[in-house]
Amino acid sequence: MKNLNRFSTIKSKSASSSISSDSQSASKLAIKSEKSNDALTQLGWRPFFAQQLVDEQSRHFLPAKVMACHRNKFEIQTEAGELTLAITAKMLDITVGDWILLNEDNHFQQRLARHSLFSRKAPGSKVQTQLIAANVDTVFIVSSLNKDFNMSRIERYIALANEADVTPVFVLTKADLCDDTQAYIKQILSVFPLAMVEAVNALSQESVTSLQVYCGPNQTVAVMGSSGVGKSTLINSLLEDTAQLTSEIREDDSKGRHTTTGRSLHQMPSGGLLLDTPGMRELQLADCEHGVSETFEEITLLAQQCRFGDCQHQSEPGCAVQVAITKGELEVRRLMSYQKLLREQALNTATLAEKRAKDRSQSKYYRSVQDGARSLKGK
Ligand SMILES: Nc1nc2c(ncn2[C@@H]2O[C@H](COP(=O)(O)OP(=O)(O)OP(=O)(O)O)[C@@H](O)[C@H]2O)c(=O)[nH]1
Ligand SMILES: [Mg+2]
Ligand SMILES: [Zn+2]
Repeated sequence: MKNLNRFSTIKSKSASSSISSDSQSASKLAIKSEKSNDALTQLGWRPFFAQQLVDEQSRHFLPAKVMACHRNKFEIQTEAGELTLAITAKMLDITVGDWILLNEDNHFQQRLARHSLFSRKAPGSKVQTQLIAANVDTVFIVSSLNKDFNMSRIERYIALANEADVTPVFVLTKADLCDDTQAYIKQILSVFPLAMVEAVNALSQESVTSLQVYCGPNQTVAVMGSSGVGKSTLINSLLEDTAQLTSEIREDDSKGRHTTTGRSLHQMPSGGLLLDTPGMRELQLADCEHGVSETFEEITLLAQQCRFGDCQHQSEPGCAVQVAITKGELEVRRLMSYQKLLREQALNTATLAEKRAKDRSQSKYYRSVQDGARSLKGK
């Protein structure tokens, strides 16, 4: 890791704002600080973050982008270079893509608010929310154009993207092996009429140029989809093989399987950042009611017309959802997918809430025991 002298940049910033008698050196400094801003902009820095530096003190802190997340350290990037930061107790809610502020000793000060956040229920039997990535602009939902194509699986990813406030783009791979690409595109558009859909051969750099419009400077793109659909192939083509993907950090999960825990951002030749999210094979939704409702908007609209407010859309009289199914205006598959995701997220949300409440009452109990012991000592 390079640890460049960050103070040269900070000094140049304050020097360029003061009046200098040496106009030549002042203009040099101005150029330097412009370049530094460019470096931050490339990493996704924008007014939304700059506006959070409200007080005098935070304006002197150094913004840093979390580029990679490992088990006990972050790799971060500042306008001056790369650094490694050991994860401390104060940094447990930080994830890849976050912007943080460092003081003059490169110590963590605070995390800036995010414009988007991906999270899920941790895989396996762990009762925990897992942050996947922050400040992503676009997510490529990757599916292959073959018999593995599955709308219900796609809807799960769309719900996650909607909840995270990230724009989804449908990327259909293996177009080179498919005779009727249009049939799949039609299927997507029949459910999501305004969707952005791109069919590609992920093996071909030329074919994936259609995706570059989403990958420009200041943009961060994540890639998600089931195993074997071509995510790694697509990532390699988008990176034009210029960056070697970092080796994944693996650890055993409770089921004895291998789960990837490393996540990292890679700079694309087109200027944007690409998020590599291995270990996304098990995607359980939690705290995702809004995302699910948005994904199945036509059903939530129909449900408002059902006779009963708590209609389950099964065999209740006056059910507008069932009427739409009978008329052929709504697929039964869509309703089942909606109900499945809604149930799943409700169950996980309740389990997580219960765990949080338990943790809170436990720590309250420990505090009261500690307080009791202290007051006894004082006697
Ligand atoms: N012909 C063709 N083959 C592809 C395409 N995309 C991926 N493949 C092949 O499909 C296989 C799986 O691709 P990967 O990129 O490893 O899939 P992945 O989504 O990363 O899979 P996991 O890492 O298991 O999640 C590989 O053999 C690729 O060469 C494509 O667009 N066209
Ligand atoms: Mg892969
Ligand atoms: Zn109903």
